[in-house]
Amino acid sequence: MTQATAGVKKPYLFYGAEVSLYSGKTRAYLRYKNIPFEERLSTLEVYRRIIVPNIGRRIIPVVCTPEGEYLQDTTAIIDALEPRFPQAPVYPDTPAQRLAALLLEVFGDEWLVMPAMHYRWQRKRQNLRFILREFGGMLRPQAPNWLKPAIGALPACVFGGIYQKYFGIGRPMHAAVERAYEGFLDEFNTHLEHHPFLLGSRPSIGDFGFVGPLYAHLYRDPGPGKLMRERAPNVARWVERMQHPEPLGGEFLAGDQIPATLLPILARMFREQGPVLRDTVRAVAQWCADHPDAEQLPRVIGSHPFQLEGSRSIRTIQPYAQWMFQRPLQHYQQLPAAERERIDPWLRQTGGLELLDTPIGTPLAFVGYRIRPVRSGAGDTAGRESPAA
Ligand SMILES: N[C@@H](CCC(=O)N[C@@H](CS)C(=O)NCC(=O)O)C(=O)O
Repeated sequence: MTQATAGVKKPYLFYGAEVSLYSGKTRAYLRYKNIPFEERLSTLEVYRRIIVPNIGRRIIPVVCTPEGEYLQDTTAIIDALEPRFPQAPVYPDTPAQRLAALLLEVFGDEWLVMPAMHYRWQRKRQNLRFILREFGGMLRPQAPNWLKPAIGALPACVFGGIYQKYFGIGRPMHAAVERAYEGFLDEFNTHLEHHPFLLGSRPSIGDFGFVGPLYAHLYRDPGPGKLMRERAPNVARWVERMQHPEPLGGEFLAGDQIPATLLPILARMFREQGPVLRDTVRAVAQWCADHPDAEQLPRVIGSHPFQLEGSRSIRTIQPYAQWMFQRPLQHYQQLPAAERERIDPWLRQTGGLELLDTPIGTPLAFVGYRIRPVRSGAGDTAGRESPAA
């Protein structure tokens, strides 16, 4: 009997869909950790009967534990499951690798989502028919095939309609998004010539962050899927490995090593996403000072300028991104000076040293499926380290 089956009678229920970005992250994790689970499609009925009553909004993925506890948010799901399934932790326990893994999760979750949305909705000729059918099949799997595209049209309008403004990647930014993504693909493809995953032969939390955008949209949608397979075949093979992993297999590189081939990807993150993250931390502190009684933050608290590949635009400020960014920040800032001295050279080399010293004005916690401010004296759960610490 494996650790995953010992003592667990009922399986975990995983509500999600192949077409959904964050479902791909959770599914890959559940499979790698050999967690007994059943996948349930997030149909209209499931949203109405299960997701909205338990989570309070229409969002996937959702995991229901055998004890009947509902978990939402991929990072919260993983953090809840790691202590229950401690074999082959996805959080490295050495300082530098742990930092890199936490940073790259933020890059995957909160930055690669941009090319994912862009290529899904801007390659309509190759993708649209497929996507409409997929959305329709998710919401009403019993509907006849000819009707599915019509059923999928409404969510397609919602998702395909709002993201350009949300991320600030309308038409003037299209070329920049594509240049940045192609550059990333080349860098990751080169890395994968040397290592099966980001930090060795075991996937880390960073790999799970990457596989969300890189599976459902950028591998599986026909247009970007072709681009990935042709331009970055190692990345396509890595997606396949992530989706069908050897459960609990592999090791992180010995000696807390950060492979040299990861440095260009970290440099890209610090260059592109770093200023947005830093400004989000500033804006969150300001918003909380202006709303001293607020118990939770809205999804968006205004907008701010950003740059990508030399092009400028305006995107929404998303407090959730601060919550994700706090994880590597707090890990780094709590390290003993001697450890930081060991890590600082590669941070300096990749342009991330200053970013990692960002003070967190108002820490945020993720409680009750909502992002909430942790005001001084309120008992800090935001500083909670990931469970594999
Ligand atoms: N940060 C969340 C993001 C989840 C998310 O955005 N899910 C998408 C589908 S991939 C969704 O349901 N979006 C609807 C919404 O956000 O209102 C997580 O990690 O679970």
